[in-house]
Amino acid sequence: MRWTPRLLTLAALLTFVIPTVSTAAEPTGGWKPSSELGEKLSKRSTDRNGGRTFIGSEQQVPDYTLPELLKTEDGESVETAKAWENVRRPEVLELFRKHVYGRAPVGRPENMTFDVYDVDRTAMDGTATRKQVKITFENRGKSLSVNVVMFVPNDRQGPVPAFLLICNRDRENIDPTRKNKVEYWPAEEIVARGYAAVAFFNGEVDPDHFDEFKNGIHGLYDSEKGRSDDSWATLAAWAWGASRVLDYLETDDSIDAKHVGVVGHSRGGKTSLWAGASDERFAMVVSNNSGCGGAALSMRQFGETVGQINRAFPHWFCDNFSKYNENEQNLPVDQHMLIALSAPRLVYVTSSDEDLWADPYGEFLSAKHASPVWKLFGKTGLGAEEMPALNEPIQQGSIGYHIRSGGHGLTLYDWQQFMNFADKHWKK
Ligand code: GTR
Repeated sequence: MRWTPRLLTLAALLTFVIPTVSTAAEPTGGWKPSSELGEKLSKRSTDRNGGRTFIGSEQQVPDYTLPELLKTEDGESVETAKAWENVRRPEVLELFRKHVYGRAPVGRPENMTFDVYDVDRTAMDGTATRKQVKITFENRGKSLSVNVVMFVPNDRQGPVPAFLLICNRDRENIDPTRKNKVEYWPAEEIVARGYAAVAFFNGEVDPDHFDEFKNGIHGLYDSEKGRSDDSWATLAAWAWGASRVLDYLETDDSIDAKHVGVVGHSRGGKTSLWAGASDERFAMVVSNNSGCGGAALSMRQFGETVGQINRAFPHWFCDNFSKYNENEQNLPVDQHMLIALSAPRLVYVTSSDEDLWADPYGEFLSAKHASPVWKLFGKTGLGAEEMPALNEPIQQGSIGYHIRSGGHGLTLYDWQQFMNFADKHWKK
């Protein structure tokens, strides 16, 4: 066939308009999952998976058609950044509110106070200033406080960019005394690289168990008329908490609040993606090993599924999300659209080699399929078509990605990549 100009235009049009349909195929490029681990995964107990076995190999992944990222509900193609921002982005955000994470109270609450109750300029052998801030919310005669721990480099000219960690592990992981130092929050390394290390414990915003939304922040702000199918659940509450910490950071003149990256691991990584989607003040969004309900495509059903996660963690997502248990193909969104909501800002997604439960290839594909939105802004999203090799980060575009050796976890290696990525984009 000869490629006449008319044929070329037609081909270009088709690639723009045709939805992303996928059929099972091994990841091409570098990393491939271990078949042994995949087999183990497919033998995992199925009691919360709607009677299905888990998918642990590409051959078992069903064909699926991703919802269209760049087509409005009226069927119009989205071809400009303006059309994305004014029409499509609000539509996609609304779909995630309604069907996945639920609706949180909008904006800064009234009756929120910041109490900086600890300032130590001699922390970390004099290299950092430690601050602790108590954020207190009051509503309907109830109150709730969230503690923020932060270390700001002393060697700085002016305000510094910051990484804000949503800590979903025990509080000692963000130890203000630094007796307990862990890779999960390498505050010393973060400070040495010129960034402020900021963290809060998610459980102070909302408890990580099903309590019928009686306690935590829901107890203060849920409608007295009762909850509905799209009321905010716990991931949305944690994301809302991250935004309130950012409210404080905006008032702290040692922090460059225009350059704050929100970081989360696993359930925290699902939360950081939603925080970045719902609050455009976050300049960078880092989602580490976030899997189902985070960066991984739900429609692949690889590893943890929508039904499984809703049954195991009934408080994470809004009630509407359970309509998609064993019914992923009818989801009006998939997770590439969640990543796209952070465009044209910086996003970093990670996977780890042994964490097949979180579907590394599905996390990569989300980042890849989100990329066309960055293109509308004249930017490169992921800038890669194929899965990279192990420990070979992709960082040339506005979406960074790596797959690290080892299992589920947030490690020093991961943090080093986030900081390399930030250096590249923020210290130009
Ligand atoms: C797993 C869960 C994941 C992930 C993880 C975590 O058990 O299935 O969705 O969120 O926990 O947060 O550690």
